[in-house]
Amino acid sequence: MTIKWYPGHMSKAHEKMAELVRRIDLIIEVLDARLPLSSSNHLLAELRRNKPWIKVMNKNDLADPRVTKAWVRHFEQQSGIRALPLSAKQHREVLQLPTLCLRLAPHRGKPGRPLRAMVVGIPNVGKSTLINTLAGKAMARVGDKPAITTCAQQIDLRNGIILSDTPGVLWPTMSDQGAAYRLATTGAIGANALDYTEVGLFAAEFMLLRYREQVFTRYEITTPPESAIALLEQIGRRLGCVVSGGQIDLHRAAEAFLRELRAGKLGRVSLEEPEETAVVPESSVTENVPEAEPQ
Ligand SMILES: Nc1nc2c(ncn2[C@@H]2O[C@H](COP(=O)(O)OP(=O)(O)O)[C@@H](O)[C@H]2O)c(=O)[nH]1
Ligand SMILES: [Mg+2]
Repeated sequence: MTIKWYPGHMSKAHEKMAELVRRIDLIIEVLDARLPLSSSNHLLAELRRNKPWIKVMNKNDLADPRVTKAWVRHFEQQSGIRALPLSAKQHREVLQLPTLCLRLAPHRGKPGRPLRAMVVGIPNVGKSTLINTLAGKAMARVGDKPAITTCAQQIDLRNGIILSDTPGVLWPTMSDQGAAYRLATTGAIGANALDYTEVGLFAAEFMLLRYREQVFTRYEITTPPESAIALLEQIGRRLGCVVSGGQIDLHRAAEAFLRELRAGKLGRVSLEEPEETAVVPESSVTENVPEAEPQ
């Protein structure tokens, strides 16, 4: 499978972002909690200029809590980096973000010295959703009192924090084919860039390896299939993706399966783990991971 990507205008965007980073106090990077590595862009580390960096692990409602904890621990080993798993649609969870911002830049967030933050991330990770949840009330109030927002490029959250109003869009790094398939599994890469059947087979294989019970339960599978294709056929039969003659329409089966997986119908699933925990058997990981609750 060739995943088409259009990096033509990327360098321009990165230049602009480097410029923006200079003027802000803190970076809010939005990641997909199900694939915190593949949904990031390594360039951000270069653009960062030592600014405090919050990795918002969004869509945490869809990610495996055990794996998310391992990622938080992994990220927070790096200096100046904090990881915050949340669901951007949940106002209460999002409220943790301004608190963390103010803690990371204690010299800011005071009258006359606002904390300036920028939201960045790859397409579809939930940047707009997060900004809307953060700004919802503030935006409404800005409408009542236009003088509050002095610059059209910014959103005054009215808690000492000013956000740049357009999120910085980065492209995923896609260091290998695996990363591309994982991005495609979550739908981060658009449908025109991929072959559904191949992505469906990749996801089926992954689920067989890592979340066997969840997939068997969802599709009431009692005879374990011997291959990803056999699993996708069984799923296709369950979901009624059958063509005349009783054959399974694998393309439709893959589409339906991916739709269910993305919607969380197979339970909470993470597609990648930090390296050091990925090689450890599951049982010992659960015992060894300390409670690293988000702030
Ligand atoms: N399940 C879930 N879906 C989310 C969450 N945040 C955003 N989404 C969905 O992800 C999709 C992309 O969100 P959007 O804010 O447009 O992403 P952006 O491209 O980064 O601005 C939309 O369908 C959102 O409803 C979340 O925390 N959980
Ligand atoms: Mg957006």
